[in-house]
This record gives sequence, structure tokens and C-alpha cells, in this order.
Amino acid sequence: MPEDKEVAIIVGLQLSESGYMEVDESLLELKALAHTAGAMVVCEVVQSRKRPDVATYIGRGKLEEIRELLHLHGAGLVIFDDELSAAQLRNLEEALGAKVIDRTQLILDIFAQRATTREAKLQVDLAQLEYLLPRLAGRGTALSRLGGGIGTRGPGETKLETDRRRIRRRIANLRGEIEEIRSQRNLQRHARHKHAIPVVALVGYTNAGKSTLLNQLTGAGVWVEDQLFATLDPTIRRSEIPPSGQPVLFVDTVGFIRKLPHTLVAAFRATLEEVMEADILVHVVDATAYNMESQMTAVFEVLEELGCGGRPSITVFNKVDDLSRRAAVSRLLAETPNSVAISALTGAGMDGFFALLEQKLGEGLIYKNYEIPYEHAGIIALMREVGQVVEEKYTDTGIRLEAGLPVSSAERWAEFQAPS
Ligand SMILES: Nc1nc2c(ncn2[C@@H]2O[C@H](COP(=O)(O)OP(=O)(O)OP(=O)(O)O)[C@@H](O)[C@H]2O)c(=O)[nH]1
Ligand SMILES: [Mg+2]
Repeated sequence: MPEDKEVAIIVGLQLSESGYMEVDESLLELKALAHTAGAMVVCEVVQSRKRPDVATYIGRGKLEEIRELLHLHGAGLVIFDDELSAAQLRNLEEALGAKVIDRTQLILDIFAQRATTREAKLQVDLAQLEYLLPRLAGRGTALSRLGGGIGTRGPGETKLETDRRRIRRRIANLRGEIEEIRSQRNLQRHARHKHAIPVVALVGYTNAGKSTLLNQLTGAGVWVEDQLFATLDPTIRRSEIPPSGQPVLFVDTVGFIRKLPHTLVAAFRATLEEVMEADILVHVVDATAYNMESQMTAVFEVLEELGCGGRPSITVFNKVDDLSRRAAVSRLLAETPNSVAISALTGAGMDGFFALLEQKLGEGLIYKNYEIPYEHAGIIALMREVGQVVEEKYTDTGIRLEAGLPVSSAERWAEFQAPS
């Protein structure tokens, strides 16, 4: 057993009789998360009950069972599958004599390990402090007694724990710093809008293959890994859709997961703005995932939370080079409008993807009449690049034309719109 791995037990609740599949899925994923964070899961414990115990999440009998299991496996960490309250955390740590963390802390911990850029680090710090603040009471002693490791990385919990005011101040500072980065990002985005190239955001469950697809599309050389949350920072690359050569900006960003902590979604809003303002969303689905459909639902939920639920979108069923789920994929293709099957790894199916993308981009065009003064004639070339210019007439005052443009460009050149 590698020495640096924390030995862990994971615990979940089955809240209804029919909920066993859900618990299985959720715990399997919790195990993967624990593994990603550097823990070794030696066993899982499930309890059936109507609702979580207010004081201890699980019942007395189960607590005793877990105590024994901890002893038996020499484990020092218990990971619960749902977010725990301050009281639950405290009571559980006392009752179990082991370090206790919840799913949220585990995800935050992975983010803290993965964050490399200043922006990502600030955002993770913010999310961790927001999680910590309401849970400070009485936790410090237990945590410092039990030492560091998973769930305690990040902004240095032990030093901060007793001083809520200091934490509040740090939260305010972090927000300020993130806001600063955000406004710089806004500037860059506006500079891009000047060129008015449509933005296509790749969204999806973590590990679905978004970065692989970006690499396939643009040869970007983005980090791809069979790990959860390989990507935290958005990457933007320009590419052209064959065969027309229509230029597009592709955005790859952080993946989503079920029960994604709200503090994280809020903290990553700055990063996710690229997604929130995209012209088209490409929802990348891992078609080999046994729980593909619940992953899709989780993605819809996060998109809803970000306020881009109704955005024009394409669904891409990925990894079809792995054929074990072929039946499920053809059913889903038939049921899902605007969907296509591809392998981002081998490039199979990319032609279908390009055709669909081109079609979607075309549907988004808004046709208006424009009158462009001669000194701004250069705009016409830009319009042609991002949309379609139908008719051009040269008049005394300028060039009159009709152009179909993506929403963002139509807005940008609204001042040149002519009465039709
Ligand atoms: N067989 C197969 N594997 C793929 C395909 N696309 C991606 N993968 C693999 O799936 C794993 C995850 O790929 P990524 O591109 O890192 O996934 P991601 O969606 O960017 O993941 P996060 O950044 O963690 O959210 C890697 O091991 C890839 O090699 C595919 O079309 N076929
Ligand atoms: Mg990625």
C-alpha cells in the first residue's frame, strides 16, 4: 500500500426503496473522486433511511459499524456522499475518532490540487472559504488534532479557523481580485467580439472528452487525462469549419459533476462566462459511461443554474470508437434533436459534427439591412467572414446591403442598421 495514500471509507444514504441504483452510481463516482484526490477507498457503507439524521447523518448502529471498519482497515478518513452541516461534521468526527469530510470538501480539495493559474486558485480559495465560514464553530480543534491531508488543503484552515471576521475580509478581498481578473477578461472578450467570430463552448460532464475534442478540432495540445477535473481553466482556440472555412472560436472549460458544490459554481462564474456568452453550446457526452443519462441531466442542471439552459446546442455522443454501448447510442441519437455521434480520439464522425455545427450557426443568423459609410467599408469583409452578405448597392452615402449575422455581430453593428 503506497504510504502517501490516505485510507478511506465512503458512506452514502439510500433515501428511497428504488434509490439503490442512484446510490451505487453516486458512490462509484465518490470513489473515483477520492482516488483522484489521492485516497484509497477500502470499503463503502450504505444505509437506507427516509432522511439523513440531523445530528449524525447516519444512525447510531451504522456509526458503530463504521468505527469497527475503521479499526479493521486501519483507515483514518471517512468521506460522506452529501454535504454535511457543521453539527454533523463535529458529531461525526467525535463519534468516529477519524477525519470526516463530505463530497463537497472532496471536490474542493481536487480543485485546490489542480488549480494552477492565479484565477483558478483565487476561485478555489473563495469557494473553500465560503464552504468553511458557516462550519467554523467548534471544528478547529478536531481538525488540527487529526492533521492535514485531503479536505484540509487550500487556504490553511487551521490558521484561520477562529477568526470569522478575518475570513469574511479575505472573502471580500478574493471577490475583488476575481472581479479585477474578470474585467480584464471582459476586455479580451470584447476585443474578440470586434472580430465577431462566433463562439462555440464545449460543455459536459467531467471526463466526457471535451479537451480531446478541442485538440481534435484545433490541434490545441490541451492536457487530456483519464481523471476527473483535468481542466480548470478555459482554453480558447480559433479554428475553421471545413469545408466552408467558417471561422469559429472553440472554448474548452471545466467539467461538471453531479452535486457540484454551489460555492464552486458561484466562484467559477468568471471562468464560466465564456460558456455563458457562447453562441452555441456543444454538449459532449461520454457515450460509454454506464450512467450517461444521469450525467446528461446533471449537465442540464448546472447549465440551468448558470442561466444558459435555453441556449442553442448540439449534443455530441463521444467515444463511439468504444462500441460496447452502440444500442444505447443509436436510441439516444434518434431521441435527441441536433445530436451526432463521434470519436474525439480517432476523429470518426467529425464530418457530421461539422455539418451540424454549420447548420446551427446558420440558423442563428439574423437578417437585417445595413448602410455602411464608405470610410467603414472594411466591416463588410468582417460581415462576410462571420455571416452572409446578400446584396450590395453602392449609393451616395455608403454601401447598402442585406446581411445575415450571428446575434453578437448584429448587435455590434446595430448602429449601421438601415430602415428596411
Ligand atoms: N476511447 C475514447 N476515449 C476518449 C475519447 N475522447 C476522450 N477520451 C478519453 O477520455 C478521457 C477524458 O478525456 P478529456 O478530454 O480529458 O475529458 P474532459 O471532458 O476534458 O475532462 P475534464 O477536463 O476532466 O472535465 C481521456 O482518457 C481521453 O483519452 C474518444 O473519443 N474515445
Ligand atoms: Mg478537459
